[in-house]
Amino acid sequence: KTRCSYEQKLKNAQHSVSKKLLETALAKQSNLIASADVTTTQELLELAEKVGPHIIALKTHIDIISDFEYEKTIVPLKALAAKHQFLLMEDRKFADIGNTQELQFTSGVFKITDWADFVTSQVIGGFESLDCFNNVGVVAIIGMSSKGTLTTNDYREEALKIALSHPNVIGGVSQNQLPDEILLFTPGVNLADSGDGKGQQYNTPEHVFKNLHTDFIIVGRGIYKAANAEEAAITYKNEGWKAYVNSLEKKV
Ligand code: UP6
Repeated sequence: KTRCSYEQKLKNAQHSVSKKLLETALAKQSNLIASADVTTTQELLELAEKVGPHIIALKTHIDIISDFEYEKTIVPLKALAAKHQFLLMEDRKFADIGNTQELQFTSGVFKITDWADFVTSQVIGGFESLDCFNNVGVVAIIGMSSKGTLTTNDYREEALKIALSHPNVIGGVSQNQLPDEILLFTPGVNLADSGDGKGQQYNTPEHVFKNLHTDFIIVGRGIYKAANAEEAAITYKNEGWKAYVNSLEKKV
């Protein structure tokens, strides 16, 4: 089966965040999401400034920032997102009952609801646990990239049913193909390494576009640990786009 193009997905997109992501991908000729797994505000903002022009979204784990302050961290980050035209993806991986997720999403120091364009969430809490995310897009965790993950075939099948039926869900994180109706986000992408010695398992951009028909690649250490983060982002952007174009032609 041939993969679905970004143009086709855009035509069928229902959610404003899906549309924005696909429009940005086409405009920038990029399917790259940089994972900013850095621990200070300065590193986060410097990385966003460098890689911003080349990515469609910056993925954060905002709770690893040691000196987080809404005014000093989020306000400038939002300005960089507007300047370089990328979205903010908070990789919170919510995993609780709806009421608790709602509190984690809206309260505390991070106030994710105020700035994230989309968030990741486990679907282990069931369909209604995702209701609170109705002002953002949700990327459901369907399958994980790490060795020994419990996201077995059966789990993924049930998780996918929730993802496909919930109006807040725009896509899934997975290491397997997903139906054309939702966007596929694939982490565990690295051109140099096959693992990190802590359970992470890596594939190349070529592999994930050809075999998984992924839509967007998520790259962390391949970019922010590189000697030149901007050059690395350009490399992953170009490799990702080339792999996407090739995957349009090849039948799997
Ligand atoms: N991530 C995975 N695998 C998953 C889900 N999420 O690696 O199944 C996230 C990690 C990290 C990023 O939390 O932020 O994607 C991958 O980073 P890396 O490229 O440095 O391994």
